[in-house]
Amino acid sequence: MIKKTILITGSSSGIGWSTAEKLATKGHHLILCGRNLNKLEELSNKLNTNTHILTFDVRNKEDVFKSIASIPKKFKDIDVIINNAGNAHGLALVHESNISDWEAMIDGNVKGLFYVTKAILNDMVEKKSGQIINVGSIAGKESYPKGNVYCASKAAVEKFTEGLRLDLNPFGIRVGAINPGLVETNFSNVRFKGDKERAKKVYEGFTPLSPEDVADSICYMIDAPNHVNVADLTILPTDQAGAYVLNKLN
Ligand code: 8X3
Repeated sequence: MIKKTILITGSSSGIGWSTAEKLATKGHHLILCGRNLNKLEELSNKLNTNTHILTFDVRNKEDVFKSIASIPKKFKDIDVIINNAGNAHGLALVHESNISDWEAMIDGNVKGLFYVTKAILNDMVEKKSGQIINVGSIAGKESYPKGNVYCASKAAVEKFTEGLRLDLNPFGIRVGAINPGLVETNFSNVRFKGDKERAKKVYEGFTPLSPEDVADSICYMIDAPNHVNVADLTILPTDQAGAYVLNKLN
């Protein structure tokens, strides 16, 4: 198997962490990006492959470009970007929701993803190869009540993915999105600002996806032969039929 250099944002927890673990077992070299240096070091120490740690917040444009420019030569030739960083902040009717929550989601899920992509893209265009995998959500295809700005941010990811695919098509760069349904991670804990009880309830009464389930699908997108671009992969728990249609016991 060809060893690739793969950059993962949001790798200090959840889907990003699991994806790093799985890719490491295949011997890929990893650039682990996130805000929490301790967690990134903990992950890096676990992995039996070459890793480089980059600590930055995707919302900080200067930091994104500076951090990516600082990547040492050994890791510079990036084959795959996994744009995974992103969060939900709040779940409220649009007129009752908080503008600072909106900004956090637009800045991170949308603008941050754009910045990271832009900071790496020229090199991929120049060498006429590469792959970009954007972590979207079923919420980008279908809004759910009180999800308003979060869903809009994931719809932006879907449209940006399409745009990238169109623009990068002449350069042989594969572009795709993975759109998970409910995945049990720290996601709801962040959304509900540390209210663990409320967060736990989101995943009760059915079997949600695990971060490992999503990581497996990301590996599938990467492992597909070079002439195959998995452009759009929606992955739901079997108990989930749509963004807010759930076969739940309670
Ligand atoms: C819900 C998807 O992204 O809100 O079906 O967890 S997400």
